[in-house]
Amino acid sequence: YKTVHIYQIPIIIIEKLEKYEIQKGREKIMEITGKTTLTGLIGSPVAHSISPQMHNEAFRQLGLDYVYLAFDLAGSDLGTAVRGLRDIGAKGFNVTMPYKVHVLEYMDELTPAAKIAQACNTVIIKDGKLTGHTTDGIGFMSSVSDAGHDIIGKKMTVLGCGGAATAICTQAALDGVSDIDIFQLKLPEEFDRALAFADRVREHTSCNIHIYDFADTEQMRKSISESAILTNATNVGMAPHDDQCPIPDASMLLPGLIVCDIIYNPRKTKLYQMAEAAGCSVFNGLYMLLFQGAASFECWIGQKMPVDIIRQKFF
Ligand code: SKM
Repeated sequence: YKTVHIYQIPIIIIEKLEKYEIQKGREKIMEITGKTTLTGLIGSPVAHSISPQMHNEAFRQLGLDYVYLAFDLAGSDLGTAVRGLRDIGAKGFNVTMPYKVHVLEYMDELTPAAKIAQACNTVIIKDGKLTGHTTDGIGFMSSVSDAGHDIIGKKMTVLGCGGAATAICTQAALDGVSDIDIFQLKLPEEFDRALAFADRVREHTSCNIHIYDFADTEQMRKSISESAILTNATNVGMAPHDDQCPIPDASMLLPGLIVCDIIYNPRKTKLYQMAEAAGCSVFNGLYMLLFQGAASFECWIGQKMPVDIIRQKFF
């Protein structure tokens, strides 16, 4: 290695600054200052998340003095963390598993979507007040349009009625999807929760929504045949169980059907491959993640995320 003498240090710094300046000329550099505003993500785990890269790149592209950090709350008290973020002046934050439902009790207000879904992935902080919102469904609906489809006024079949499904169905119903058939395993608590969710959707939208037993494959076949889009919102097919498929056979998939498997690990699940082979138009949940982030960004910042740049860099 090369010995660096004390007198060389200023030269090294100047060289680094020169490089920085050259880079600065090419693209904007993000600098943390005394005025930098905090946004971020709470959940557990969070280390795998690409949200920090996504949002920080967007801030950098737009020259905004904001930063987005991920906080793993394992072993922490959720209420303390939420109040802490508010008290230190954060602009807002995303909430991921396993806190999307639990966080509701710390909100001062909920948006209509968060009220129907009874879940929140985006907290907006304004004048010390916390508003809980959900952008996961917006992300889904944007990814449908992004894939070149229009499902407004049409029917959708959804597999599963967990957190992802309720966010998707809420936004679909609010946006004007006319009918939604949801298939949920008949586990007592989960099924009752699904029925209560359907009641909330009916109360707040004009969508025709029905919950069916996942085991009722004849109804599933009928629902899919009447639908413009089939969405898998279960985790069946997700790695490491990527040999599994949420539907019993490919004969349920007719050419022309749109199929979205919100799983993106693997990029092409068994259902995805089956649908592709059947001549369906297929896409996964990767861009749902991009567009939910873009919607959260807009809630906090009031500007559009440069999604094309972010998509190119990280997706
Ligand atoms: O709802 C999103 C959340 O906003 C961010 C996220 C992530 O960074 O992994 C995942 C989803 O839960």
